[in-house]
Amino acid sequence: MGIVRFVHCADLHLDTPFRGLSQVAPDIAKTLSDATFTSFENIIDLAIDNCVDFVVISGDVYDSADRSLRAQFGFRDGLARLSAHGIPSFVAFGNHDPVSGWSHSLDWPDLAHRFGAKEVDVCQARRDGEVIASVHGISFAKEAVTDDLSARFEVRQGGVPAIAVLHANVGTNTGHAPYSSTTVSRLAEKGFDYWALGHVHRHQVLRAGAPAIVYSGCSQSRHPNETGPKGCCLVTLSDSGDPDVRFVATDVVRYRQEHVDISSCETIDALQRTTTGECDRLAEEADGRHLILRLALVGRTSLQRELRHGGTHLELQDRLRDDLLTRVPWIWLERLSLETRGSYDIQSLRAQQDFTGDITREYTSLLEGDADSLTSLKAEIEVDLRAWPGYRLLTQPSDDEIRSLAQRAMHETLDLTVDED
Ligand SMILES: [Mn+2]
Repeated sequence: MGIVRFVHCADLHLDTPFRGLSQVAPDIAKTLSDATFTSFENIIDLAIDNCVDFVVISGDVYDSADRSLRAQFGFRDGLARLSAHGIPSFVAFGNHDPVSGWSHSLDWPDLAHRFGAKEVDVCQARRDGEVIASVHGISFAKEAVTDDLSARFEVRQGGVPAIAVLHANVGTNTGHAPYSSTTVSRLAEKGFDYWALGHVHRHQVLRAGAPAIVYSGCSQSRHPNETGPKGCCLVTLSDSGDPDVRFVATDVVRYRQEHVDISSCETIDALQRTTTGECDRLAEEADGRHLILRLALVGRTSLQRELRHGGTHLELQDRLRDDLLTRVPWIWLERLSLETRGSYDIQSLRAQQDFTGDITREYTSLLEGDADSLTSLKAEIEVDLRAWPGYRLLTQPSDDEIRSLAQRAMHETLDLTVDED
């Protein structure tokens, strides 16, 4: 075979509503509402700039089976740009956009092929009239496809690379709905050169070669749990070795969830400097993209009581949020959570002859492995739990689990009782 080069993308989720954001500042609402479209345009630009032979799209083009007109225009216009540059596109639909969903009556470009749901279509990709690859694909007929659609794929023509385009859950525990479930070994024995998969939103190379089995991941994160870079794959197939699969980030807004250790901060101002410093570092890593951050403050801190006082922590969140929003590109501090602990001198608390001293002695003797206090604590927990109707369904916690809960309880209690002044 000669060299064949194509773009593989999936899970564009055009016109997604961006769930999971508790509040969104008006300034960023428009960027968010355009983000899936802009990322798709970035993919089209990448394909055109690299003069690829074709583009494959492996399902969940649309976020909803009721395709919005805006989403359909955006998608059609992108494929039309490819077509105008002589680049064919091959599109399969997935569980979010099965062919049974609502569609508007648009004119689709000649070079855009949309796979049907009845059988695996086999298309020929050409360059200068010569067939350079066969591209096979099938779409979901309805949302919940429980058959293994990969079983229907077969290579019918030798001599050119064969590419399979499919929306499917490969393997177990992918964190995604078990639609069109299959396995790497079943895909591997089918004789294809490359499986272009959609469905799992994290980019993953499940197998590097003979065949390559790849999830491109989604092109733009759409909620805080989809963290890190998102984009598409630029793939080159050649005679020499495994396919070259290059991930290219095309996202516009990136999500991160990070911890900030504030144990060295002695004032609220220092805390603010440390936190914004960390945000600026994350912004640099995002390489010119907007950022949506969930930050958790961690570490032992002398500011614990202050942070727990009244609405301090939420006021701090608002202050940081307003400051970060002025950055270009903007940073949206979506959530600032408090996972800090007080910085206590446990030995001196133990020596105190008061309520705090009693509590500290109780907890520390348990944590230091006093078998009697562990046994009596377990007996007390047992009495309470037995009164609960779900008792017989419980798995008994291990001694280590009880100690770890006790440690947490000790710190939460001390946060409430110790006066650090
Ligand atoms: Mn998806």
